[in-house]
Amino acid sequence: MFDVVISGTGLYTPANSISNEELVASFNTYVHRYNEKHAAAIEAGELQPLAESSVAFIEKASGIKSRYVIDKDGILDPERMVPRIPERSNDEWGILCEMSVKAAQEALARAGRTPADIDGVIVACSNLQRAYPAVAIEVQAALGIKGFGFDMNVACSSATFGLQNAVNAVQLGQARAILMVNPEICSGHLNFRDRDSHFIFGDACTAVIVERADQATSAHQWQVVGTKLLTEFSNNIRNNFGFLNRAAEEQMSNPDKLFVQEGRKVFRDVCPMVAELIASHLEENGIGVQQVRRFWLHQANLNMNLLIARKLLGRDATPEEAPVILDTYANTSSAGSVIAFHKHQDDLPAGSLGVLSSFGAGYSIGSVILRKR
Ligand code: CO8
Repeated sequence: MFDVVISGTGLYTPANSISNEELVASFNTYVHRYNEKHAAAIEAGELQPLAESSVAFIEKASGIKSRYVIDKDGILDPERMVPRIPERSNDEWGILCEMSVKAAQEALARAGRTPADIDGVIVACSNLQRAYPAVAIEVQAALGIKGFGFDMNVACSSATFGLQNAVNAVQLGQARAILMVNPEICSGHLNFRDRDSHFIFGDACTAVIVERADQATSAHQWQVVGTKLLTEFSNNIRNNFGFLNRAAEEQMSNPDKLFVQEGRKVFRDVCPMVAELIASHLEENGIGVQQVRRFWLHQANLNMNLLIARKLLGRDATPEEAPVILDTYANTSSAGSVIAFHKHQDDLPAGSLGVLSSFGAGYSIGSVILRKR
């Protein structure tokens, strides 16, 4: 068994950002037009009027102030409210591949590695573009990486589950190094006409290089102390989009073919599960919670992260202990905790301990304990 390090991380951030003000203005225009169009039915009590969204609510309930997206115009057009991402020919690199390559190039550079040093690619994300061939194999081809590639989806927890797979492969000597990427175009599967969730997600891509500790030369090394995963079935976050939709075509465009959730239930169920998983993982590794310098938590909701940190520490975490990126990125599904890690790691001295943790649909939870080398 080889010791394993994370030797580099990378991030691709789309050029366009949408503020809460812009998103709510578009949503409220849609609401006014809908209510005007159906005024007679609403007046007759046959239809409920739609309610406006609110910037103040969004910020208070989630901590989100803006989000990056691949296409801004399509989302903000009240007649469309769906990003416009033109289909590409099979001879062009796909958009998930393109994002992955950009994030991977930064991760490779930080790790001091080239594609020739990598033996496998894992694309781990919630929002895969197609059934096959695997996006990971396309990324392999685009970067010129030999070996193997595969895709996996564990919703928001895809990155920690992907990391465990990468760590296992390197530990066992099946690969010298693995590139794990998380290309998320969450806006493609978000219902921008749903007041309860239209503000939640954004787009981004992260990349992580995992390699043998004895071969790593990077200036940014984090030893993987341990990984721990947990899943427990729940319907509270669900998306019924899939290969069998066309076999029940009458329901193909129902709202359940996009992201839907019972946000309150998720909040209540998941926070204690995350705190328990991280606490037990640290205990199994003989590490006291107070020894942990930083928690790079999944970036879904600020209040969730505050509560999880409070449950773990018995007090409020400082922004240095539990950094926040969801204010400008919103929830980028699997990319969120890795964005926090990527942006908030260089200030810590050698020997520092940190926990990278994800949580989301499934339910699925992951914890990765890291020690700076
Ligand atoms: N504007 C104004 N008012 C609103 C709005 C709005 N936009 N939305 C809801 N309200 C109202 C409600 O109608 C309600 O009114 P009333 O009290 O009269 O009934 C009131 O505000 C309170 O509503 P909620 O109880 O729903 O509000 P919460 O305080 O619970 O906040 C949240 C809602 C922000 C959704 C919160 O519950 C939350 O963040 N929960 C956790 C969610 C979470 O982490 N989910 C994980 C999802 S990620 C995942 O794993 C899936 C990945 C797949 C990616 C797919 C990409 C698309």
